Amino acid sequence: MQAKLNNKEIIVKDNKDVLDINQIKADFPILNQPINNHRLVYLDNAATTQKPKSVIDAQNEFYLTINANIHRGLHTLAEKATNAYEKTREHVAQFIGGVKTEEIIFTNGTTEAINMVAYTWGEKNINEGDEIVITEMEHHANLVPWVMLAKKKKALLKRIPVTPSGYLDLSNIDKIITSKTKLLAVTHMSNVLGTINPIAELAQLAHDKGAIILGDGAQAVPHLPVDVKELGVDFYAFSAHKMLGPTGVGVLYGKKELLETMPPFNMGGEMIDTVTFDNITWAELPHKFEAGTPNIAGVVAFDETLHYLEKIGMENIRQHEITLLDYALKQLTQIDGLEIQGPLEVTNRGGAISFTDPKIHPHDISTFLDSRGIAIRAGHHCAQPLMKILQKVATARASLYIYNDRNDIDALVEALKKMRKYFGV
Ligand code: C6P
Repeated sequence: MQAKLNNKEIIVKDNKDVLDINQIKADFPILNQPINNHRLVYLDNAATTQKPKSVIDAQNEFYLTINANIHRGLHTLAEKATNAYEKTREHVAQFIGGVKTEEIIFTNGTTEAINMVAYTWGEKNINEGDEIVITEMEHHANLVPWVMLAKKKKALLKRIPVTPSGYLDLSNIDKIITSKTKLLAVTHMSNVLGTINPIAELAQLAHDKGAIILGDGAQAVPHLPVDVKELGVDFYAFSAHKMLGPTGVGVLYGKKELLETMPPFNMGGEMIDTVTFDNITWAELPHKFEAGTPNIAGVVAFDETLHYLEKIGMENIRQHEITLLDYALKQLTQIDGLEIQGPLEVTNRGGAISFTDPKIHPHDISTFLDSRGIAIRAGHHCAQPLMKILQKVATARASLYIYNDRNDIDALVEALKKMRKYFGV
């Protein structure tokens, strides 16, 4: 089977895995512990991923040998810390397609990155009567800031609907993205449906109308090769903790010409050039947007995270997930009554698999699976409007990553079958 994804051919290989999962699993010490007397089967990767030992070591090593504040001190450790922090910025710039280093702003996560755009670019550029376009499948991080901004500015918030099979419905897009549209804010991959959205096509549509586009890459960057220049996005946000990295580290990519015109987000140390009691001038990019002391150790360890992912190869990671997703969907769709949300075509989706059972509440599904060592997430997944559209109060969600294999899927499927017997359905 072949399909196009971000202009790259993806081949669905039958049965063969491109990764040596046993070798990968060995890099993740946490996976060795039993949970509730069972082997841990970690399928909550869309919430956060586990960390390889090399990333944990890199963070420890920072505290053991380098720890100092950055961009301030002139002593040896301060210089080493600054260099290590800035090395990660260069690495991130290369990792997402070779952008300028000053276009990479470190934040504490995707949520903060999107809020940064809403509170700076949005405050400056959205006016009464303007239109902001989002989609019905947005995570609250890419929804709440725009709802609030639209209310404050008396702008109109419009949304691209989702089809019953979990795709964006672009049939009326000319009526949704218009000459009044200032911003299109859209998730690259849905954390509920798994859908991979056609960001490059949407970017073209937005730009044709004079609007800009923000991509929420929280679920995409960990799982796909992402090139922001190929996608044509103006802003793009993602989190390190969903891609084997530390918590408390996120990235906002923004085109230099936009970042330069934006006011700062947080005010304080290190984001200024000159300060008097009457007047302040801002630091150069990217420092204008990085007030205060950031998560230095986390950012430094994020460099090792990127090395780890590159060693495996993002194309291979995508290929592995397609193969495993194919295996999982084939089995899950065989279980009586189980309803899978989102596209069933593996080449158009990622490994977040939301499902429901008509007779068993998702929280009970999660609790039952946990008793067998299987970690999934149940709830609204921070996408309440989408849940309403799906007519569900919640879903159970199993989400895959590089250390998952067929044994994990078999364990999930077997436990779900046992669960149905246990609950007498
Ligand atoms: N989704 C999930 O279980 P933060 O928390 O800032 O790192 O990421 C927020 C975020 C933004 N966009 C998307 C598409 C996301 O999936 C998330 C985080 C987790 O689905 C936690 S709610």
